Amino acid sequence: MDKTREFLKKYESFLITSHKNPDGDAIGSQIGLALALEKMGKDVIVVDTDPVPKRFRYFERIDLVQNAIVDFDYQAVIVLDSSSPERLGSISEKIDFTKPVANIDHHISNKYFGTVNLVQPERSSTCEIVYLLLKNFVELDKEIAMYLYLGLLTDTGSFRYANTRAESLRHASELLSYGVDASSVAERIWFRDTPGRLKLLGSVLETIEIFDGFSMMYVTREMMERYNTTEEDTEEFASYGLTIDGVRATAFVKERDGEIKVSLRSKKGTDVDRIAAIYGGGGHKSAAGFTVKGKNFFSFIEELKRVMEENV
Ligand SMILES: [Mn+2]
Repeated sequence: MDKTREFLKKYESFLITSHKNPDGDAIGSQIGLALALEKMGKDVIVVDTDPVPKRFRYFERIDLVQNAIVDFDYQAVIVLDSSSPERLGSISEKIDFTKPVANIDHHISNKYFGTVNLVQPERSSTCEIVYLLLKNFVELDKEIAMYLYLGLLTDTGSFRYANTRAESLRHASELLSYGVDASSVAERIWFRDTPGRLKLLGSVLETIEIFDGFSMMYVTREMMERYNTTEEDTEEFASYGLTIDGVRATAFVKERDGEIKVSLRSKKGTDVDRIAAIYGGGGHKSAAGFTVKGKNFFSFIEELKRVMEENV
C-alpha cells in the first residue's frame, strides 16, 4: 500500500489501463483513480483496448476512457484489475512497459508483473483496493466515491457473490457516505434498458433446456437481428440459466460470424473453468468462456451437452 502511494507521489504523468471487454470494476477503478490523480495535480490518460460497454453509457465521465494513445507523454503506467499484461488486449502493444508499472488487482492468478504490485485477492474488487489506497491519502469526493462504488457493486453481483464480505459492505458504506446515491447508480446500470434487449432476453429464455445439474441456452444471429440488437446486448444473460434450483452450471451459446462463443457460469463451487479449458478457453471457477471456429451451431450445442453431462 505504502509503496504504491510512493509511486503515485513520485511521478507526474500516468497512463492508466485495464483488461479488454472492460466490466464495472475496470471502468470504475480507472475513472475513480484518474479523477483522484487529477485532484493531486497529475496528468492522466486512460486507455483500453475496447470501448466502454453500452450499459455504462449513463455515467458522465466515461469519456475519460479512450481507445488510442494520442500524443501523451507519460512517466509511469498503472494496470488495474488485470492478472497479466496479456489481459489488456491489443492496446498492450502500444504501451511502453519499460516504464515503471503499478499493478493493482484482486485476481488470485495475478502474475506480479509490476514494478510495484498491490495485489489483494481477499478484496471483492479492484475498486475496493483503490479505495483503501486513496483513503487517508487523497481527499475523496462524491464523484470519485461513486466510480469506486460502481466497481464494488458490480463485481460482487450487487452483494450476492461469495466475495461479499463484512469488510466489502463496510467499505461500500464508507463510499456511500460521500453522498453517493446507491439507487441512482443501480438505476443507471440496470433500469435503462432498451425494449429490444428485453425482448431478446425473452427469446433467449425460451431456448432454455434443463438437464441433470446443468442448463443450456443459446442466441442466434437471426434472433439478435430480429430485435435490432448485437452480442453486447446479451451480456449478463448467461447467469439467468443458473437461477433454477438444482442447476449448478449453465452454458450460454452465442452464434457469431464463423465462430461460436460460449459463456459458462456456475454456483456452489462447481468448476466451469475446467470445461472451458477443454476448448482452450479459461476464466474463473464460477465464470469462464471459450470460442470455437468452423463448427455447425446446433450440432455444437449437442456436442457441448455431452461434455457438460460428463463434467458437471
Ligand atoms: Mn474485478
